Amino acid sequence: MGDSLEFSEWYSDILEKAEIYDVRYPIKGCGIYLPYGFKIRRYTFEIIRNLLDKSGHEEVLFPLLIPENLLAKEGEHIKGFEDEVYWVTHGGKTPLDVKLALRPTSETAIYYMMKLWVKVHTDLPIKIYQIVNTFRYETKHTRPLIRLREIMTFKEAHTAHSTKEEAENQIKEAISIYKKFFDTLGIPYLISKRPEWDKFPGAEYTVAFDTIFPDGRAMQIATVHNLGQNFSRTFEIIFETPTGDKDYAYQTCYGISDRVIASIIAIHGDEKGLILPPIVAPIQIVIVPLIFKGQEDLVLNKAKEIYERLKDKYRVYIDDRDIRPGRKFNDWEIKGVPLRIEIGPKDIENKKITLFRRDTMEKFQVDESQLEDVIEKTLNNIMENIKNIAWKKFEDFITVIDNLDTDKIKEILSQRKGIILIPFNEEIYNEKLEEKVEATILGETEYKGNKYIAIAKTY
Ligand code: PR8
Repeated sequence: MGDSLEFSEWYSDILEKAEIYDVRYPIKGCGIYLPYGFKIRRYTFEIIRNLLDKSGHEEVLFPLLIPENLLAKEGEHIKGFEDEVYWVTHGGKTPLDVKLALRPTSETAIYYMMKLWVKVHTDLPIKIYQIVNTFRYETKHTRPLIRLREIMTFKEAHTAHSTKEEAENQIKEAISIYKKFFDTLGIPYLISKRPEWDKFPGAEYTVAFDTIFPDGRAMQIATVHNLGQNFSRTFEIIFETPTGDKDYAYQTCYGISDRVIASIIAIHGDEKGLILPPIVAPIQIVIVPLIFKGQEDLVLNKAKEIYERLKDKYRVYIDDRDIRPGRKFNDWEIKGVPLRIEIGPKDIENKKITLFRRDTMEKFQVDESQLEDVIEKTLNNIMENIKNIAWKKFEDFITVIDNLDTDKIKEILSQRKGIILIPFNEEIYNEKLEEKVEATILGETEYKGNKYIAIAKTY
């Protein structure tokens, strides 16, 4: 999967064969989550939901449509998005008085309402989020789940605070939430502060999480923005301070998307197919009865008995299709089911159970009485193992060089790619650097205690 073309083919193939996402919808940049993919999506976003809920965020739901005058209110913001907005201009045959945008993101919709909700400092902080679809008319090459025109799963959080310090702390909290989220999924990341010329339109600064795909290109998987008082001034989100003065709210926002699903697939998968982190696997354990003529009942009954023992704790499925076991094995390996239980007459006789783990492709036997214990340990071990492998690959993709050697940078980026780190230096840190190295400046980052400029070829 090393080069881009190979990876691209592998990725398209896996979306189809593992029945995750169908790309054949007749609109560019739009596709369909199939049942298996939808379940991966659901379990994945359940993790972020829990993390946000536990840290005092509340889920809300805003309209998809934003009137033109609202969207255009904040100058920088609209400049950043004007080429990407889809417009609704008619209701039936009647032209609308005010054009309506399909939200590319929801700052303007949400901050219009925040003005109505915020009067005094005790109304703050507000910490809300929604998981919705957003629309961006992307002009770069679209890719399934990576660069969508309908971003089907956009988790956006928006906060408002009464002091600058509190907003700063919120940025830290958001970063720590995303760290936990990606750690839970075993997705490695580098955190960097995006350069001025690449920050979110309307933000004071942007902090981003980038991972590296198997073809060596960097992928932005999350962003955290400190909006300062830019939007609150425009939208007049004003509150009375404890001393009776008036001030504008200090705001932050942060988001992730379907790219997280793309990352789970790309980062952990191998040439045989998906390898799913157990926590998001729609089926965590598949039971395959090895049916021999005359012993069907014995094997199937045992399969059901094992299913009953496990079903309250795990997502278990018995594959009793009338096809060869080899084909079943293959199907579940493509679909990345973490653990397989094989049940045959010999094992039943010996009170043994055969287990197979997808990550290492190892088969081993356990005593029937120890099944629950071994399963729990093995699933934990699978998670640890795939996370370690992912971080090892990620680290292998990072090259630290001690000065701005453009030839060397270009050479590395044209061959194995990955992220290159050069010591931070204010003088060279500007937009021209991108032209010099013919790549993207991800931003300033700390790596093993030192400050660097991170450079990469990106998606
Ligand atoms: C915000 N406002 O909007 P952001 N397809 C798939 N994923 C995408 C795409 C796309 N076309 N474009 C962006 N993303 C802020 C924060 C509310 C929430 C993903 O920020 O424009 C990227 O991973 O940076 C990006 O980091 C994230 O959505 C948030 O988008």
